[in-house]
Amino acid sequence: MRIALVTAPYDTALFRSGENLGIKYLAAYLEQKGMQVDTFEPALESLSDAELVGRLVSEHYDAIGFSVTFDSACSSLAETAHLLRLRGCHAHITLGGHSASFNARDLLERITDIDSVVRFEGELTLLDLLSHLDEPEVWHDIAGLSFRSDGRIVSTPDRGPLPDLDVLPYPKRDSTSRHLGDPHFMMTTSRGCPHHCTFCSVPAFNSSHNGVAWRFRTVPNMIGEVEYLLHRWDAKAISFIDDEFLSGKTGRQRAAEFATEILHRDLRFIWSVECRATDVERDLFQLLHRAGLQHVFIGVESASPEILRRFRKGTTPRQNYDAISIIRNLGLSIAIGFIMFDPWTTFEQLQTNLVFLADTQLTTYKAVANKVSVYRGSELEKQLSRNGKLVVSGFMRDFTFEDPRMSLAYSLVRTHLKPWNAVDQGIKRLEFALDSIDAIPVASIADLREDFGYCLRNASASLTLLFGSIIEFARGSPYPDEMSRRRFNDDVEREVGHKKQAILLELDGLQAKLTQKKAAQDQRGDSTPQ
Ligand code: B12
Ligand code: SF4
Repeated sequence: MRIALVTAPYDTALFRSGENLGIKYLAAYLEQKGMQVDTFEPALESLSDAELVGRLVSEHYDAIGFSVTFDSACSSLAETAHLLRLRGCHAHITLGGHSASFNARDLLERITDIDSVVRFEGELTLLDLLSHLDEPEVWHDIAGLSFRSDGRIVSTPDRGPLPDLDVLPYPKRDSTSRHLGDPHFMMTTSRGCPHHCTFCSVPAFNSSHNGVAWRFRTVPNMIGEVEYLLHRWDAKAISFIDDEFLSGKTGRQRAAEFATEILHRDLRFIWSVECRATDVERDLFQLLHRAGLQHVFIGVESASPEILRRFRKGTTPRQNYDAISIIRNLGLSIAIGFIMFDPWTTFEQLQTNLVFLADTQLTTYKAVANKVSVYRGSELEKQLSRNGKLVVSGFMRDFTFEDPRMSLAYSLVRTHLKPWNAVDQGIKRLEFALDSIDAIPVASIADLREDFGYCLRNASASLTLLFGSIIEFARGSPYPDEMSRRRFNDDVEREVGHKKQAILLELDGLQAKLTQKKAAQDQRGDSTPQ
């Protein structure tokens, strides 16, 4: 049996793209069971819709599975599936992934060209389906599947979780795995999260697994994949994309064992993790840092205690401050998840957030312009639906603000500060380049690090002022007259352009110095730490 697993095309102009480990896990699993699987990542392979369809049609697959991870990919999927059918494709078309799981019924109702949807964790259900592709009567007994039968949509009961993640083969890697810039890979070592943040759909995705909230791979199994990536793929950096890498005491213990094993085996690579503020302990992170941890992403979300409570985040502003300072003091780089706007945000809360971002020097476009997304399956979706604030458009969900002035604030922030994205990106690139040098030391870069720190603080302070002026304008003028609005727009636009240009120039200068240092080092052929 020949199968194609495809990441459903999505708009990469709006978001950064990345390898889809979902289909890579499924491919490895099905191949272990004797099937032949090709994977397609249109965004990473620069495949247009027409090229993708052409390749899928000409290969005459028995089944094609689309991975629909994001709600934003649902609508474009209809076109791709229709194009396939128009070109005479008779393969069984199935869907799976985060968004497909929550939208199974809607997808089957609206896209008649697809045949089934595999809900939630995919390995066992997909194998069952493919093993009985020509026996639709058996589909009723396959747990976790949705399909059409006699003009109705049938959803069989959810399937229980895979109790032991170590039984899965490592994801099937290919050239698209190196998308993050040469040898930088993604890896995942657990599934699920035991927390219940209202805006997140991860808990609901996993609640279907009989209440097993966080399942994790053992340290030997993790080390096995790390060694495979280092030796077979020459990996130099690995991003661990687990929703919660450290989950509770067990997770922290596992992380410590993992780091100890890395040190014991002398495995050289830099890595990053995603976690919560409450996971950050100085001793543990010191150990992880010694083992190569270089970057930490923390889901901070807000600096307002009321908002953190509303989100059921289970953290306090103090814990967020402490976690950031521990990470910074260890010399690790940091990124935060931050939600500036939610349906009930007040101007006082925006101010509290702004003070926090300014204090921690973490004001970025992503932080100040982020409005909470409403995901299917999240508690937030239910709350909005209950109080009439949910706005549904196709497969996407949105909300109306309680305070109408907040709509103005949000739209001004998006319009005027969007160009600042270029600064965020420039900073990220340089930060990664500097972090990589730490692991593969090529030169002394203390002076560059210092200049970079200055540049970062300058960028954060400039954006803080710009954001502050926008929210003040929106707060004071529920209905600003055309004239004052135009004047304000012109002033902010000029100011943003000016400050952005100055920081980009600084970043370019630092990048050039770094390149020079690297070249000089390469010439000497010396790779010992200085
Ligand atoms: C890594 C990751 C990314 C990566 C790579 C994404 C990718 N191509 O898969 C990057 C960094 C690019 C990314 C970007 C974004 N992401 Co993201 N990301 C994740 C994350 C943390 C892990 C995904 C993963 O690899 N999991 C591990 C694999 C093994 O699990 P899996 O993907 O669920 O796959 C299993 C099943 O779903 C199923 N399955 C999957 N595909 C298929 C296909 C078939 C045919 C079948 C049968 C089964 C099946 O079987 C797999 C094995 O069991 C998830 C959170 C999560 N836990 O899923 C968020 C998540 C998917 N991201 C999310 C979002 C919103 C985004 C962004 C929009 C964020 C942003 N604001 O910038 C962007 C942009 C996306 C876009 N372009 O539109 C949301 C999606 C929610 C939604 N309903 O839309 C999630 C769920 C996080 C969340 N809270 O709620 N993301
Ligand atoms: S936001 Fe993070 S901590 Fe909260 S439920 Fe989602 S994955 Fe868990």
